[in-house]
Amino acid sequence: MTMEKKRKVGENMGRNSPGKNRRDVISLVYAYIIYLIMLIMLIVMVIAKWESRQMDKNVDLDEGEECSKVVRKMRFDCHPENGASELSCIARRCCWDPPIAQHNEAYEEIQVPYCFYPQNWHLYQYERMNETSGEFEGELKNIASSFYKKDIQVVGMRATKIDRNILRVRLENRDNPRYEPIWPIINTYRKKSSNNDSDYEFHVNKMKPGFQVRRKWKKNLIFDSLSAGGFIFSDQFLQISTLLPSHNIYGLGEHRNSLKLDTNWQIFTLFNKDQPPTEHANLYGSHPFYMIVEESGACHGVLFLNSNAMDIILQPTPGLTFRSIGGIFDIFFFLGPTPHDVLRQYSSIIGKPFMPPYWSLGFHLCRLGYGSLEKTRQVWNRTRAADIPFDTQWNDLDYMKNSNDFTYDDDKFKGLPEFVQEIHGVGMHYIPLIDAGISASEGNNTYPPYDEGVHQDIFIKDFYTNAPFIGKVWNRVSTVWPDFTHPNISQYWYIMMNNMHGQFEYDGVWIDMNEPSNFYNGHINGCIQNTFDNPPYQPNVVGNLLATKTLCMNAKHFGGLHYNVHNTYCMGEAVANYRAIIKIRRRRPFIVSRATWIGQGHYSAHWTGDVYSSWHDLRMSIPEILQFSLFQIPMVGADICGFDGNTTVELCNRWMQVGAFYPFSRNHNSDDTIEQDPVALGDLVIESSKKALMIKYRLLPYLYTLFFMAHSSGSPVLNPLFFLYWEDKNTLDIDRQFLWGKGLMIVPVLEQGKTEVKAYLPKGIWYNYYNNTGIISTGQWFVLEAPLDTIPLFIRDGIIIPAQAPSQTTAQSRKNKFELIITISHPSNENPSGSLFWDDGDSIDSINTHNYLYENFEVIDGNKLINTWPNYNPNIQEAVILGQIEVLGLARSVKNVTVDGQEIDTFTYNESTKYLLITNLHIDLSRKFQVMW
Ligand code: MIG
Repeated sequence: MTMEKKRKVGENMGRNSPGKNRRDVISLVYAYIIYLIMLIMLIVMVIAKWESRQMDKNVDLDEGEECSKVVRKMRFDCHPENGASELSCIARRCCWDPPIAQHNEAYEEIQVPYCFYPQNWHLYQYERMNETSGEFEGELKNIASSFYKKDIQVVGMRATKIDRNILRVRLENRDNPRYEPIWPIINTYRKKSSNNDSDYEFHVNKMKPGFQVRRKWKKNLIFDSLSAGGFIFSDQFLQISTLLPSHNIYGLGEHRNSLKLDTNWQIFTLFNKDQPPTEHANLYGSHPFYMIVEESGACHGVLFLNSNAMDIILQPTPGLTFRSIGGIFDIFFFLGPTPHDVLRQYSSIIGKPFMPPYWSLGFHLCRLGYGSLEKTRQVWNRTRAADIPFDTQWNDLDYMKNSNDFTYDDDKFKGLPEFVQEIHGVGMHYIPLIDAGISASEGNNTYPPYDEGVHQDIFIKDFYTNAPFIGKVWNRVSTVWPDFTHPNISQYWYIMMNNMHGQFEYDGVWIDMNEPSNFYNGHINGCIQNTFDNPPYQPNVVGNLLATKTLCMNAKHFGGLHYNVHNTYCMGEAVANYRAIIKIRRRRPFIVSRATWIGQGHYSAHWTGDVYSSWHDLRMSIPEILQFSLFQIPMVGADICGFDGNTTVELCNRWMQVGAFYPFSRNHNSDDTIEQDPVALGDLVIESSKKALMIKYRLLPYLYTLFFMAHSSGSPVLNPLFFLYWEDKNTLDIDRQFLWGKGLMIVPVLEQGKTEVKAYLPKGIWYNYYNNTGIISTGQWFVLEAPLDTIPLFIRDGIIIPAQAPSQTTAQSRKNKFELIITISHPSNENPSGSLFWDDGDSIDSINTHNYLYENFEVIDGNKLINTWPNYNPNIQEAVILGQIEVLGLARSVKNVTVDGQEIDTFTYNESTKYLLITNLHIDLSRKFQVMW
């Protein structure tokens, strides 16, 4: 066979070149090939040279000099793809300076670039520019091609003042509109009144593209892309780099890392992914927003509103690069100057967090694989029997019939509707899981969610066939996905959710797998090669392909290709659920979503996904949660005691303690692990859970008031220390402790075998929650005792915290009398103050219809407590009665106490602990009152 073939080849060749032997022919062919290769190389080099000449003409580039001027940390990567060579680098008109040693560590992972932009490198030139009273409008023409093809020829650049401290800068395609995300719904109100006044200056330079934003105060640079390589704006590659005013940068989630980000050549990839929290990986959500504490002490925030997969690179310059593969540049600057100012300004653009129902602030219990109603009921019962505060029972997907949405297993979960009624009967709530995908193989007319979806044409479509895009998740055979950009989706989703509510009256919705996640990489056999699944540049996503564990990038939504829409999929689902729940329950929606997008806090809460039952994961849960304070998703928690892997008594003990102070406190567990509800783990965990959760329940009026403030102004619920004490540089790195509002400091134990914990207490007095004694700090570290059953807690000086005696459910605790915890400020130049928001805790419109109580409390002259603006709508039937007041840190001995002038005798004062306790009060908080001591 082989011989024959060879002979045939030989014969053919022989025929073409008569008179020569076989070997001659072969070497001739080789020579010819080599010649061709050399010719091609020559052509490439000539083109490269020609292109760089073109560039020279425009910018007068002296290559050697322009390159040597760029010091190492000023290098911005000109060749982010693998396989840079001198040839490919020079073809981009960039500087080439490869590492000397082959295995130089500094060049591993993301490296100091050795193909980098020379000074003055740019692809655009101004055609026109217009500056009018602090705003800017201009046009830039493409003058040289980027490596990435299809450069946008005419770029429109516009800087618009939205408010005196909010600036928006857009770069778009002048000739054709490009994709822009439909969420969040951006609030572009413009304050007409505020004339020319603004806190910033916007600068451009006629000679180079790009721009600078400066804070007027001290002229500090906030953003400077002029000194960092201009920008690239091609069809599938958008890049802009900037110098940063400091290394103190936070945000850019969802990621697992220290709260303050590392600027030493780090890459942060944003592309929603079903990826258990791990360092250096893109996780479930995307939030291209960061906050910086400048060296001057002022703070600012930046939003890069772009929904395509992207890499954000931090380098020690300090500098940052946004590198996306679609859309436009739409950048918002929030000038602060305090961290809370930045967050409030951010919320005014992307939307403020939803107001959670009161019950959702209580304790939640869940696991995958209870496997039956009986088991669910057993855990529900034993938790209540142990007197652990507890509000909401959950079921994971095992409650479903064949893992299909909107069904329940009437065998293993027979009696679920009655069980839910029973839960309601004791004032508790029930939440089931809903997966994003819908089963596509249930047979004709047996599964309405599929049939209706096909009928209404609301599933995401395959690019080639226009039929629903098919993958597989939990359903037995195959899965399709609702298109949440479709105009009919709200109605479809409402009908499905309503049918389910007709079966069992769930109270909230847990939306999972909404990155969206898929067990296949695209279809069962992948994705057909196309420019969206195989873009010229692929961000550094986990997995080989963008489609890894999700849909093909060319799948079609009503609102655009999956390539563009992917990161916002979860937002659409949250919106559809939010609307559906309002219609179905006529109560405040409570939706918990795994994937998140910019502004999603307006509709949903978030949990941090599949964390592992390990001390490391416990410890990392703090920065994971705190980053969502930046993203305006305050209702957040991690799976208490860990999801995957077996927990231990000690780990779960410490996790229940800190988990009680997550805003969203849910113990949740995987199906192949030991039981970890508190009772399953024995006395220590039961006692600790009770102790910590009783404190949470006691302080819920405070937490609820903080949520009202977040909902109405965008101020955070959880504060990392630097949000309040950013001028104290010690706080900038702290992410093992946090505060509720500014009043309660939580110092969890996050390490095995420890009964002590180090804590930083900012300058001032901090009162130990458990014994009322004050610690004076000059801004220093302390080693605190933390016995196994105790989580250290401190109350800040000069504050008034509203509380309420705890009970086993919030339905009960809401009926108890209120309490005030007051810390008398030292030095006494500031009056202690606080506030209370109160309503029925569950109605949709209590805030709009003013069916609530809101008031401020203040202590004047160190001995007179008053309330101001009690604003109470008498439609509320619940009494709001103050029963107890505690005053901590009160040095002056107390002889008598009066309420509205009437002397009372139900008080004690302890001189050694400086503690006053007034009990048996019956003060109506809806009216003005005065208490003196
Ligand atoms: O493929 O519903 O993060 O909380 O228990 C895993 C089963 C699907 C992932 C969620 C987890 C949930 C699990 N889900």
